[in-house]
Amino acid sequence: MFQPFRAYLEDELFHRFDLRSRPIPPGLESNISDRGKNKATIQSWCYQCSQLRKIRYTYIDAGEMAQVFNCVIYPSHHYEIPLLGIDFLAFGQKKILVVLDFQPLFKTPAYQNKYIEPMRSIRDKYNELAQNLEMKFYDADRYFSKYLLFAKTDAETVVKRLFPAYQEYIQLYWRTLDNAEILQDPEEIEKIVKAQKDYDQYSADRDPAHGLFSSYFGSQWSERFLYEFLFEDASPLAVASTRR
Ligand code: BLA
Repeated sequence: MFQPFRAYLEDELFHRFDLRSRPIPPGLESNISDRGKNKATIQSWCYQCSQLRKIRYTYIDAGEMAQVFNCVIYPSHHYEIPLLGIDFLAFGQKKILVVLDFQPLFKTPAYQNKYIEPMRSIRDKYNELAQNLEMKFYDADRYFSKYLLFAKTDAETVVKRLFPAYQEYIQLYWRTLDNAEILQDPEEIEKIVKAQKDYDQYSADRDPAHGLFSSYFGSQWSERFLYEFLFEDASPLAVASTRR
């Protein structure tokens, strides 16, 4: 269901940036589950370039049971711009959840005006994809913007509405990056390092996907995938293995 989204992103990345592979820890690049009816494959890709220090995306294909496309782009620490976050999930044709956002590092009005307000005109065109759903795992006020796309939707809307919205957000993200100031002040850079690291910790601690990964690939593999690849700058919680 989301393969065209992955292909679009990949094409954009390869044409716009001088990408180098960024290593994925051994054993985490892909996996195949054959647990009875839970047949699933997971595959991940990771790149870097001078402007973007970590570009990672993952596709889970469990046929009709589940299709997931998840991506985070972390800009270089010289840019204060938001992270690009994508989480598209389809569990059969019935349950489709899509989230797309420029994930802000800071909450000041100046930051908001500079990096989030430009999303507004796109967001307003795609009202049906911005449903103000309640968040159960995350705090909507941390690392999410007020113009995120967040919707429970159907396959037709994914093709007809989400795909064009996705392209517009990605194009805006490239413009944001093109226009971003390259920061040189070590103190400013240090603030960005910390904010991106906090994002990893926050996200790893709350990630709602652990159960999904565990059901297919086991909890040990899932824990490694979460802390060694997806959110590698996070430290595992002491209670991680017992928390769920
Ligand atoms: C929700 N994301 C979810 C859920 C799952 C995932 C299983 C719960 C769906 C449900 O309600 O049943 C899946 N999360 C993943 C996967 C990965 C992951 C597969 O990290 C990694 C491969 N999540 C993100 C990013 C964003 C994001 C980058 O990883 C930002 C756009 C958002 N996911 C997001 C939000 C929800 C969600 C806002 C709803 C959670 C809530 O209700 O609090």
